[in-house]
Amino acid sequence: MLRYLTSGESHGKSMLTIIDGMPAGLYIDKSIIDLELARRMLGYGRGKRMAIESDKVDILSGLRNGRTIGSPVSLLVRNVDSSIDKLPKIYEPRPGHADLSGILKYNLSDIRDVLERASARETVSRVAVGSVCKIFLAEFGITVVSHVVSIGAAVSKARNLTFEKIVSSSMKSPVMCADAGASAKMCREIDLAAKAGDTLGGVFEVLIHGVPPGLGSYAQWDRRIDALLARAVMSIQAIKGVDFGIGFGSAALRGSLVHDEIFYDKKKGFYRKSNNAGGIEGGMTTGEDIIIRAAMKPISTLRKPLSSVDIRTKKKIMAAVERSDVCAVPAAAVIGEAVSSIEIANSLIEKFGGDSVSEMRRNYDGYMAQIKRF
Ligand code: EPS
Repeated sequence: MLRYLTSGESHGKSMLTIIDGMPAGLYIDKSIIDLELARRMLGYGRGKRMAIESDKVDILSGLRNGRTIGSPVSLLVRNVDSSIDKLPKIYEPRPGHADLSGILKYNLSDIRDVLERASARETVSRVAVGSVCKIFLAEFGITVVSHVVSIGAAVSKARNLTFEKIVSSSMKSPVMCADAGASAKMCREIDLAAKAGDTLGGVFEVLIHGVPPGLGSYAQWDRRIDALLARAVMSIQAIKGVDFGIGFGSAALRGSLVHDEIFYDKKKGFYRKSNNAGGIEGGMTTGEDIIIRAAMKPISTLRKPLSSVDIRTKKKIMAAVERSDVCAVPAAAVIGEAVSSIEIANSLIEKFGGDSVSEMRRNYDGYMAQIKRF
């Protein structure tokens, strides 16, 4: 089983992560992790913090000559802004943030104690773990990409995209959107929100290609792959909804328009001509691309703040204003890729026995041959 824990405060010394259960024999190229960390920092609408940091990983344990040896892998990313002990106290909870529930729950008197850990800076760790998992998934021909579908009222019209198209066009867009017209509109929306002292959310899509059929299981509720992926994506800061394939859209349609008909070809085996299910049926992968969509709420730190209550005086006051992003949907898409990669990696390890990559490869090849013979 693959497990991991993240630790670190937004302005503490560093973000530290331990991954347990990574199979032995995986070559980990540190530059791939750094590339993913850099992708997380991009996106039109990010705040000044991203100009301060240049996130780079230090692999502290778990490798010999670049290869995993079955022991825990620890990853360290240092914060340049590590001023945590000098930062001023905060008493004005921001609506939408963890501030108020956090101080009540932990019996704290300074909101900074809450926001330091609740901050989306924690996702540095998850992207680091996710990029190790991406390297692992590549061994089995699995690729994970994402693109931004909407920001505020600006919606991408790009449909039925190939993986290559998503990667190439979203790389050119400052908001990781595959529709150039919508991309320009999204940037305008962000400019307008910034000018008004406001923030914006949006929707992103993660696509996973090359997944074998049968990951996850219908046999027990907590083994369903859609449930595992939804939990992982939902746990990203500010995510408010997750669906698969046509998701919520399927509720308004008749079954005949929703379910993906089954075909067989001697060469291809079983296949579908549509993928409304988003690659998952009965809590298991079908072998088609997995399509996950997630909705992100607007960031809760507003330059023009909302009303709040001073936690000392209980009198009305405006919410705290911290340095923050106007929009972080493109970053959330990269984080969505990371957490999805972790879940798929874990399911792969569960199905194919996870002590070494070579053992897994034998089991994987045997299973794929079995499906071919079926
Ligand atoms: C973030 C770091 C933070 C914020 C943002 C994401 O840095 P700072 O608080 O120093 O500006 O930019 O965090 C939040 C949106 C949040 O709600 O805390 C990062 O590294 O992604």
